Amino acid sequence: TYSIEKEYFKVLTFENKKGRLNEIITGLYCITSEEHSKGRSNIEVVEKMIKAGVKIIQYREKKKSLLEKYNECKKIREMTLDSGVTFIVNDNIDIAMMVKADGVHIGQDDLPIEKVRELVGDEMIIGISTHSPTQAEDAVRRGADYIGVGPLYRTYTKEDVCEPVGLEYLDYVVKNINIPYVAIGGIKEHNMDEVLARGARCIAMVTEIVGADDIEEKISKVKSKFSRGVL
Ligand code: 3NM
Repeated sequence: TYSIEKEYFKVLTFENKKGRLNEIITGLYCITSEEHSKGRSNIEVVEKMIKAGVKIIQYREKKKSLLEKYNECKKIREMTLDSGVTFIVNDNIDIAMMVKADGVHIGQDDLPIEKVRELVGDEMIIGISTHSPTQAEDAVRRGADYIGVGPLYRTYTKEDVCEPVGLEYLDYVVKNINIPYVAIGGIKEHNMDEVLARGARCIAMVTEIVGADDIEEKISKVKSKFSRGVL
């Protein structure tokens, strides 16, 4: 249903994300993965994430066609706009642009950040996964808006299984990198205290959330740890 407040809210949430990146890249950063979602669709899972109050959601889907991904992202863009949630698309710069996502998240083997920036413009958030101090410094130099830092622990979610980089890499980033960062890789409710204690303000989780029996209950538990944490 149309309401002027809702339309105004959309304008407010859409504009100036870039000026508020420190606020946006905070707390629980949820990432989809339908194959780990226990029979639930990406859309169902995102619905639960939004209902539970998650503020940033990344669409990550390695198994579907471009058209299927586009259609899901279109739907998720509507859902996230309605609720004021930041929406990031993994890998697919084309889809991110077409659905007017807030951002795109790329990996080390994707197109150079400068080229992605040329395509998406200054308004869109660009995040990049990094696994070493050299990659972190490089991402900053090339104009990334935030970096992923991981995998901190063993993870079976990524196809190309990467050895954990260790918490020392997070320590390096906390100390030396002055753009927002999100800790990732094997982070769960039971080990997130350690990550928060080392100074991370934003933590990404895939399987811990999408694979939970009760997604909303899990999010609520994880969120309460943030507020009791080091912040
Ligand atoms: N990127 P889970 S680790 C998508 O280190 C992804 O860049 C990583 O999944 C990186 O929370 C990872 O289930 C998978 O361990 C994280």
